[in-house]
Amino acid sequence: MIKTHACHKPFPQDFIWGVSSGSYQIEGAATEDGKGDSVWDLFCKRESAILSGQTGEVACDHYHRYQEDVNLMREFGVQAYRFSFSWPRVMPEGTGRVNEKGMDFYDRLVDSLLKAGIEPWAMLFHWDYPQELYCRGGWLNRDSADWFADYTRQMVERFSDRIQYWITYDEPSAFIMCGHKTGEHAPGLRLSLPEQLRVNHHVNLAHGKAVQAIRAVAKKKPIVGLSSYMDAHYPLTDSAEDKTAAQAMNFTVMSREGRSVGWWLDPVMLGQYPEDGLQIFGSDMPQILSGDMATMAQPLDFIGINYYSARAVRSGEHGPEVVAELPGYAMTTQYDWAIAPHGLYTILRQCYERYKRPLVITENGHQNNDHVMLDGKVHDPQRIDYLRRHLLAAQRAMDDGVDLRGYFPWTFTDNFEWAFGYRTRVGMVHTDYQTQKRTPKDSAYWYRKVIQTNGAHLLVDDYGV
Ligand code: IFM
Repeated sequence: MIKTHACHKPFPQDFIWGVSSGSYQIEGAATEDGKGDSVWDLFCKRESAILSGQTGEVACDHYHRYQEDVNLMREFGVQAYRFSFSWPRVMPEGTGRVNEKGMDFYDRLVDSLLKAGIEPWAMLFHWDYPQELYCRGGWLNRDSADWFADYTRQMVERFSDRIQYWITYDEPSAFIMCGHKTGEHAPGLRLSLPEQLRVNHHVNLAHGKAVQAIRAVAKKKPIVGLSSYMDAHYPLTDSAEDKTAAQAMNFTVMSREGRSVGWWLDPVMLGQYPEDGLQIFGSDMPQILSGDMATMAQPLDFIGINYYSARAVRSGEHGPEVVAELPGYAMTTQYDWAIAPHGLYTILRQCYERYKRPLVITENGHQNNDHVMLDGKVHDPQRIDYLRRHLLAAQRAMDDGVDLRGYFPWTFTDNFEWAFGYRTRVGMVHTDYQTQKRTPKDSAYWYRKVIQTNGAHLLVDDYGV
């Protein structure tokens, strides 16, 4: 039995219990109602790009079934929903012309969320980049920052009478490194280091310009943040040396191949690229024009932490050492990601100390191979345990003074998990992709109790029926 820290302070009364999703992963309707292509629509057609040649063409058919999904969220007590707009659905060419039918879909979704008492948290970009803009150079083109800001302005003008929470993008580390370095994700590029860094710079600028646009045109006072993936490390022991080593791994660029949490966040939070990264990348860095750093570092209301896993680090003879190999018996998810709640605790503390902004966990979830069992239910005790351990770790960070405002597990319905297709299931609601039947898993019932008790249920050993 794990130590549940019964002495935890309760979650604050206004703590937000949400769920999160991404447009391409659930919507489907890839060619419907005037939607333009995204880079993912084309990437999925490449041979061997996606496991079993699957695509997001239909996904969870959320475009048509959003009302059923919202009803389920309400039934399970969800208070807030982080979803993303599909940029090519609302602006098929990425700039200029607006597709009214696409906008209408989000009108319906937002209205239905509000009617259900669920606060919409709108993300502007979750990787489904308009193909037309990719053909104009995509993120390699410095104009991409203005394209993103223009699109943002359109969305904020249209929806900010009802939406207050805005998130610019999801995990630049993922869409830059997997999409533009290793080629495992759309648009499938393997760029040189200088090009990767140029893409990175433009994405940072795009974020800053989008925040300016949100603040300039929002009707309701906006609450603005971003969602960043935590490639996190935690100290192997409680020794001061190991703690320093973990801190160094999290915030130092160690090689030309790697990055760090600090590399992604410092420019947009502190207005500077970390010195260690600048040293390592040297003349491969793009030209930084006067004003760029100030543009990207717009004050934010919160940082969204996307956390899944972490590696242990110890202090070694020549500096921090990652404890590389997981013993065969270590706890892992189906992606073979180590289950490491202490990593969440560590990164929440370190990010809060470094950036001094409120934090929200905007993703955290467990990949598994769940199925509907003979009793007609989906029993997923591993997921419950994963979520429970991470929430307890988050609560511990709050006890230590971290200003954590909310928790949005990834994800509500099982969905299209990018290169893994539909094989891996991360939702609290099972999706039958043949019939589109939704079956809430035990974890959904468990999460409802957590929400209803504002976290007190975390202290109960309840792994479902
Ligand atoms: O599915 C992704 C999501 O789109 C971004 N964060 C990680 C998830 C992995 O399950």
